[in-house]
Amino acid sequence: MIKVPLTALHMLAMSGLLTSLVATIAVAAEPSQSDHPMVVPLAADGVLRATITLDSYSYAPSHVIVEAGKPVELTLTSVTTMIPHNFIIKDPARGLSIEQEVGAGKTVTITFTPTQRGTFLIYCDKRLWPFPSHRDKGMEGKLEVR
Ligand SMILES: [Cu+2]
Repeated sequence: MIKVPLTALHMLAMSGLLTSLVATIAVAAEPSQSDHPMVVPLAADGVLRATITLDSYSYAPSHVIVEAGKPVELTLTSVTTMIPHNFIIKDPARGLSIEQEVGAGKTVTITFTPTQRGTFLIYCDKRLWPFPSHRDKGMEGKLEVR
């Protein structure tokens, strides 16, 4: 009679252990705080300004939140020494078409004004054949327009 609850408890403890182990690995694998959404601050001149760091193979932050109808200025800074990246948002149906090259170690600034609310995918389509694209290696992010 006591065996069943013990087994159940044991399984519960095991699954809890596994869950925390998985959570620990997930946190350790995260290169930075890139998964935390960043609300892009509004500067005194009315422009939403932020810096996004490009590395192999990530954007940090990878999730930025802006407001519809306000100009956005993103400074894209590459911290790689050899590998070029780019910053693409291809959603012409919703008014955003951005394709910006960011050479190794370079910094470029882009400006745009999103007009439609929603979430837009950001990705790098660079690829050294026959290897997977940077996007396939996880170089993705999102622009959330509120
Ligand atoms: Cu890339």
